[in-house]
Amino acid sequence: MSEPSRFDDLDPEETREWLESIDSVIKAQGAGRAHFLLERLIDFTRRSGAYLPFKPNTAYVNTISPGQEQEYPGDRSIERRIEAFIRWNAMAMVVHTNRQSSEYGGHIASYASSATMYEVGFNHFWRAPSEKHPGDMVYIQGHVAPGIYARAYLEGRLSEENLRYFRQEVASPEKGLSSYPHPWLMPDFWQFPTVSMGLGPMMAIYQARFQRYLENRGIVPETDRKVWAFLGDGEMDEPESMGAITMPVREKLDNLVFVINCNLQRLDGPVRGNGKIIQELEAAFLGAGWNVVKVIWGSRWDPLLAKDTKGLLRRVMEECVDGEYQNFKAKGGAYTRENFFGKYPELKEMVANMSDDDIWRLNRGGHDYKKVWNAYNAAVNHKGAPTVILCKTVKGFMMGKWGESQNITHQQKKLDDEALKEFRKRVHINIPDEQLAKSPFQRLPEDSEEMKYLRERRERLGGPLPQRRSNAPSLTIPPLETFDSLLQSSGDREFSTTMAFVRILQMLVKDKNIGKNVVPIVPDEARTFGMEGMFRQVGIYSSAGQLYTPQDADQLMFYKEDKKGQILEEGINEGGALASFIAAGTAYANNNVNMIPFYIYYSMFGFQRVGDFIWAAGDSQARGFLLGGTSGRTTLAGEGLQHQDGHSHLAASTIPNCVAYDPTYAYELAVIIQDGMRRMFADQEDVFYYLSVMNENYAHPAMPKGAEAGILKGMYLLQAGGKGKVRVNLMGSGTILREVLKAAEILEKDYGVPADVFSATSFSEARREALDVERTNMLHPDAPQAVPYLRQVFGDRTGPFIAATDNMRIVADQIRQWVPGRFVVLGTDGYGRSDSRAQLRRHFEVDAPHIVVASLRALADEGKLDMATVKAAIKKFNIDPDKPNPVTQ
Ligand SMILES: Cc1ncc(C[n+]2csc(CCOP(=O)(O)OP(=O)(O)O)c2C)c(N)n1
Ligand SMILES: [Mg+2]
Repeated sequence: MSEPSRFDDLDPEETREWLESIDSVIKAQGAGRAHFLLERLIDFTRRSGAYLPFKPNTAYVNTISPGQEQEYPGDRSIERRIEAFIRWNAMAMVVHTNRQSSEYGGHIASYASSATMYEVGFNHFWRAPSEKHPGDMVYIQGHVAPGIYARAYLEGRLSEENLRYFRQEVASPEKGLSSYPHPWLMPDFWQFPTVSMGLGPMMAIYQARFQRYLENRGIVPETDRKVWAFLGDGEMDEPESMGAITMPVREKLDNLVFVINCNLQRLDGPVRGNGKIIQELEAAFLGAGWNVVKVIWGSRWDPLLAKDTKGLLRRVMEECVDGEYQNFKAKGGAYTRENFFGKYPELKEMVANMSDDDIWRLNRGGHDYKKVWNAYNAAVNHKGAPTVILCKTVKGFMMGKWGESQNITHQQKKLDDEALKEFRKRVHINIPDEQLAKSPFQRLPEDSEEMKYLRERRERLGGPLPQRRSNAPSLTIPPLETFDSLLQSSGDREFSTTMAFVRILQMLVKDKNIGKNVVPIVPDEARTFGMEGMFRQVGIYSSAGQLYTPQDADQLMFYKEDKKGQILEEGINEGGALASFIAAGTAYANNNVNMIPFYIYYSMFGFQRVGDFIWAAGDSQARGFLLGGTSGRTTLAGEGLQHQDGHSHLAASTIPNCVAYDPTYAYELAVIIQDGMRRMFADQEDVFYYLSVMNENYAHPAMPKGAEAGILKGMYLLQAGGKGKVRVNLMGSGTILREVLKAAEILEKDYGVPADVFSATSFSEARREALDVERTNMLHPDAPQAVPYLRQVFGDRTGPFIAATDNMRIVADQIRQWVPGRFVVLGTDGYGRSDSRAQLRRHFEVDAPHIVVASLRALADEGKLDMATVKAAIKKFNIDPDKPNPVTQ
C-alpha cells in the first residue's frame, strides 16, 4: 500500500473538525492528554487491522515555532560584528598559509557555515572550567579549527604570529598552530581530538556517561555540566557516528547535546542530493529516543510560513531534495523564485513583491542567532534524554561564487582579490583596497564595545574556551611489595598471566589510596578473563541500579549491577569501551582527578578493530592500561583464525606514547603494572600501556634478584647456560619463552650446547631506547658515545642469537641491529587456526624442537657444528622439511 501524502487531503472539512477537536483538548487538558488520545487512535487503527507505517518524521520546518521562541538575550548587532571579525580572520589565516605554499592546506568553508552556531555557544552557553564550575566540554568539529583560533586571536589568547604559523608547527614549535584539534600538540588549548570523522560522536557519548559514572560513584560532585559535540552532516555517514546513539537514551544522558551542522555538503558533493539529510537524521535520532530539535529556517521565513495557510510552502519545502536546496544558494534569488516558489502560482505570488536579493537572503536556521539560541536553550533545559540539534546552513557561507554552496568549496583555500572583495563586502569590515590583497588580520580596538562585550561574555561564563587543564593531584601508588605473592614462586600452582592480572586488579581495587580510582572496563568478556569474581566485589556500574533479582543471586559471584558499581561493562562494543578508556584516562584533564582505567579485551579486537580510537587516545594523552587478553597466535588454541592475534604488538609500536610489553611471568606483570602506575599517576607522564596477557596455565618462578630494571627496559638474562665454548643465546616472550627454556634444556643435554636465555618483555621498548641513544650519539659526535641498553645486556656474547615469540617475526626483528651476532627469528606469521597449543606451535614452527633446530642450524652456518647434526635433529623431532610454509597456509 502506498503511503498517502500528508499534503493530499481528500476531505479538508473532516480534517478541520479533527484538528479542532485536538486543539480543544490541548487547550483544556494540555498536550499530554492530546498525545495520549492520538496514541490511542493509532493503536486502535492498527488493532483494527490497518497497516500504519511508522513515520518517525515531523514536517520539514523548525521544531520550535516562532510563537514558542524566547527573545534573544544578546546584542545581535554587536555579536554580528564580532562574528564578522572572526569570519574574516579565520578565512585570512588559511589564505595566508596557502599563499606561502599550497602544501599547508586548510579549510574555510566548514567554519563559514557554522560560525553562528559556535558564536551563540561561546557568547551564551559554554562555561569554562573555574573555581565555581567544572566547565562544559565541547567537541569541536575538526575542520573549523581556523574559526576557533580566530576567536582566540580576538580575545588576545593567540597572537598574529600564531595565526601566521597556522599548520607550521615544526617551523615554530612555540607559535605554530595545529591543523585540527590535537591535544598532543596544543596541550593547553585543545581538549578533544575530533578530526578523524566519527570518533567525536562516540567519544562525546561515552564522556557524558563517564561524567555520570564519576558523579554516581561520588568521585566528583553532581553538576549541570554538559557535553556538546559538533558534527558534520557528512560525518554522520561514518558507522561510528550513529553506532552508539541508543546508549545515551538508555542512560538518560540529558547532559549530552549533539549539534549537527547540516550544510548539505561533504567533501566531494552533496550529502544526500536525492533526499534530505535532516529528515533522515531526525528519523534515526527520534527512533532512538533523542530529543530532536530542527533548526531549518531562519527568521526571514517566518512571515512567509505564517501566510502559508494552504500548506503549499510547507509542501514544496518537504518535496525539494537537498541537491536542489544546494542550488538555491549557489544559483541565487532568480533561480530560487523560478525553481522553488515557481512550483505553485500561489507561492510565486507570495514572493512577487520580493526582489531576487530578498529571496536569496531568506536565511537558513543555522545562520540565525535567535533560532540557534532557542534550540540550545531547549537542549540545555531538556530533562531525561539527550538532545540533537539539526541546523541547516550553507557550506561556504559568505564565500560568494568562490565557495557558497559550490561543490568545490571544501577544498577552497586560496581566494583572489575579487573573492576577497566580496568577502569584505559580506562581513562589512573596512579594509582599504590597497591592503586587501594581503588579507590582513583584523583586531577590534581594545576599548570598543565589541571587545568589552566579548570579554564580559566570557568572563561571565568563567573564562576562555577551549582550554585544557592538567593539574590533577598525583596518586599514591602502592609499592611493588604489595604484589609480593606474585613476586614469589608459585610452587606447583599453575595459572595464566591473565589470572595474574586479575589478581593484581583485585589487590588494586582494595588499595586504600587508589582503590576507588581504578576503572575496570570490559566488553562482555569478564568471564573469558576470569574476572566474574569482581562483579560482586566491586559491582557493575548501572545508572538504574538493579531493578531485578539476578538469575544467579544465590551464587557467591552473582551478577551485581549497582549505581555505585565500579566496573564498566560495555557489552560487545570495543569502540565504546575504548571511548570509555579515553574518558577515564583523561579524567585528570577533564575532571581534575587521576582515574586508572584497565581495559581488557580480546587482543585481536583492539588495535586491529578500533585502532583509530587508540590513536585518538594517544593524541588525548590518555593514561591507563590496555590489556590484550588471551593473546598469542598459538596460545589461544581453539579459537582459530579470527581470534588468534600475533600482530597487536606490531600495531602498538606504531603509537609513539604507547608502552607495550609481552610478559611471561606474574612477577614481570607486577613490576610492569606497578611501574606503569608510578609513571602515569604519580609522575603524571603522558604515556599509556599495552600489555598482552595469555590464557595458558603454568607455574611461575620467583623474580630473579634485581630483575626489575631489565624487565622494564624490555630484556633481561633469565637463565645462564653452563660452561661450554659452542653456545647459543636464546630469547623469547609471552608463553613461547617457555618453549625457549625447553629448547635450552634440550640443547644443553642432548647436544652439549649451553644456552643463555633472555626474557624479552618488550622488543619495542628496547628498540626505542636503542634508537634514541644512537640518535643522540649521531648528533653529538664529540660527546662520549652512550651504549644502547641492548648492547649492554648482551655484553660480549657472540652469536648466534635465536628469538621466538607468539607474534609475527617482525616483532622480535625490531632489535636486529643491536644483536651482536647472527640473529635468527621465529614467529607466528600467517593466519591462525584451531587446534591444540602443541599442534599450533608445531604448525607455526615456534615449539621447542624448532627452536633447537634453528639454533643448531645457526651454529652450523657459523661453522661451529656440522650440517649432519642439523639434519639428524630435523629427523629426530619428526619435522617434515617439505611442510608448506605457514605464512601461505
Ligand atoms: C575518518 C575520516 N575520513 C575522511 C576524512 C576526510 N574528510 C575531512 S572533512 C571531510 C568532509 C566533511 O564533511 P562534513 O562532515 O559534512 O563536514 P562539513 O565540512 O561539511 O561541515 C572529509 C571526507 C576524515 N577527516 N576522517
Ligand atoms: Mg557538511
